[in-house]
Amino acid sequence: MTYTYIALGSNLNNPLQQIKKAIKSIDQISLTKRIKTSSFYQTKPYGFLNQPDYINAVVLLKTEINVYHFMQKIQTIELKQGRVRNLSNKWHSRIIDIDILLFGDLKICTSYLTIPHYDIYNRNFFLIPLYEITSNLVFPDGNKLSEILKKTSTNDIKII
Ligand code: PH2
Ligand code: MG
Ligand code: MG
Repeated sequence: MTYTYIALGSNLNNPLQQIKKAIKSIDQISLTKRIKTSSFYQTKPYGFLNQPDYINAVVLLKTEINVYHFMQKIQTIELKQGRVRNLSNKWHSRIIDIDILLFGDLKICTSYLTIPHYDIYNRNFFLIPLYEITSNLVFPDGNKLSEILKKTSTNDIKII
């Protein structure tokens, strides 16, 4: 059994509805149970700035399935919701993005999958909802979320 933190993001086609729909689909994943859900946050685009604001959230799940199987499940949910995936739109608007932030204390770095999320320490829309759910979280490298947050901007993010 593994605890996993999943981030959701959307900035197209009624983002709040997209996030809620994705959470409903996540609730249907076999051998998986949702334990906690953060607030929904409105956030300014990060990376490529010329795109609409995002809605972001984080959920904590408990799952019996392995990380590769889990990854397939969330990719299927993204595709079913109309996500178009190609290399040139990595930073651009999306209907739904579901990212694994943490999967137990697993560390993997392959071309297919990087866990913890490669940019987790730089994105306040990951760190702030994570803190809301688990304020005493410790990352697999031993860093404390509360310490990382001291260096994190709280600008451009608000609970809706
Ligand atoms: N996701 C990105 C790029 N930029 N900005 C915000 N505010 N929220 C996101 O979820 C996001 C982003 C690529 O995954
Ligand atoms: Mg992403
Ligand atoms: Mg993604």
